[in-house]
Amino acid sequence: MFVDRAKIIVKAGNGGDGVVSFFRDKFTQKGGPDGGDGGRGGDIILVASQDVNTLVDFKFKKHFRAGNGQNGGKNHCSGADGEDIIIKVPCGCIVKDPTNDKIIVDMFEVGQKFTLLKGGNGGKGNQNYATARRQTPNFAQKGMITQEKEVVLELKTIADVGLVGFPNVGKSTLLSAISDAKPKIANYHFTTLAPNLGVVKYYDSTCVVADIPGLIEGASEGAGLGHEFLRHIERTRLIVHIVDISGSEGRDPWEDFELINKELSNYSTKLTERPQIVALNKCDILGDNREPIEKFKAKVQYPCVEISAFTHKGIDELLKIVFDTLKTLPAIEPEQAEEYDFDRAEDLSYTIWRDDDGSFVVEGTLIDNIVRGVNLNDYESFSYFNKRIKEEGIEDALYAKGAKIGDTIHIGGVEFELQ
Ligand SMILES: Nc1nc2c(ncn2[C@@H]2O[C@H](COP(=O)(O)OP(=O)(O)OP(=O)(O)O)[C@@H](O)[C@H]2O)c(=O)[nH]1
Ligand SMILES: [Mg+2]
Repeated sequence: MFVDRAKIIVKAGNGGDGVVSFFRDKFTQKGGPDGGDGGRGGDIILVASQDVNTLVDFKFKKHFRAGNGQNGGKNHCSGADGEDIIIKVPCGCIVKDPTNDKIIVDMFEVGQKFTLLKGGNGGKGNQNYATARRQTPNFAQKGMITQEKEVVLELKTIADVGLVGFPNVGKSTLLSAISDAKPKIANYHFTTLAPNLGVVKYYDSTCVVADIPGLIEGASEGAGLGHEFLRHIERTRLIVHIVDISGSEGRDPWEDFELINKELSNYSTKLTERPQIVALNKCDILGDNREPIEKFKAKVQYPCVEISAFTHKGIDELLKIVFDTLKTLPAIEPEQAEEYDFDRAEDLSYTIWRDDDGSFVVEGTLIDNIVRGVNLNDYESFSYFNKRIKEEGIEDALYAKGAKIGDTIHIGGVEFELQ
């Protein structure tokens, strides 16, 4: 089973809570505050790895949760940080936010690392809140609670060369002849069900070649293995179009060639502009009969090489043209992620709405995080809360929404009058 699209659910670890505690021992009745800080929650980290080349693992394991930070302790003890989770994805895996289809990151290069979600900060223990005027701070900050999120992983193969053509024309046979890859080869259609990658060496150069599953008429509308696989041609620099010039299956090689080109252009005009080299395969079957080759060559507008993937005839000439052409082509660029901070996008949001009874309700992840940080029964803690509401511009936003002094406000389960 080839899987090139998957949805996973990820959650960074919560921050541990800070602690309220006061130093005590035989000689000290009323010591200073010594409540330690909570530990940081673990991150969710993506790594592009060569060890994986499909997203099939994510069909079975969809949930990834990093460890929570531990709460602080007495005696200034900080809680331990939560454990990070590292998720290995194949190179060429594009990560998207399903809520708006924005690209979060393109995991393009081997070894590329990306922190998808940051663990929540640990809360501060009361050791942090002692001041000259406030010597017994009776409150501590709670750890930050992180949100669970969904992301879509989409694999878009990255290769220098894409082998394209009808089923059974010998794409996989060619890949096995020129690289160390060992794709399945058989005399029936759709033997190849997933792109195979092979590294091809030519003197001191190398390139990556992708054997794409066979295309048929209507592929751009989803026929056969459909556009799922056309997608994998998009990130190649050069197309090697393989034609069965022997017509061993009774089709006309030129019609095959035109039909595949039509499917490529129906899928995307970008593919029409992609340079092509045509490999006329299965020449061995033709023997001395050169007629089909000459007929084809008279019409074709691309460089054309006669080969037999079976006997290896013409392979060296094909590789020479491929490597010479690649030298003239620009490198493949990663897909541009927009300026988009997936992790923060939600954490700093809040909305204000008016309830039926005329009171104002303020809700959102920002509010949750502020409220968690304070002990609302404690006067000093409540003033700190008020300060944050002002600093974050929530008070101004309330006035902008028409709230007046004396109106009832609900923020994170707390009810108070606007003053
Ligand atoms: N005589 C001859 N047979 C070949 C040649 N190349 C491939 N074949 C045969 O053609 C059949 C199909 O080869 P594959 O390499 O599996 O074809 P494919 O294009 O990868 O096919 P799909 O994966 O189904 O799209 C196999 O039986 C091969 O042995 C060739 O140059 N000469
Ligand atoms: Mg094949």
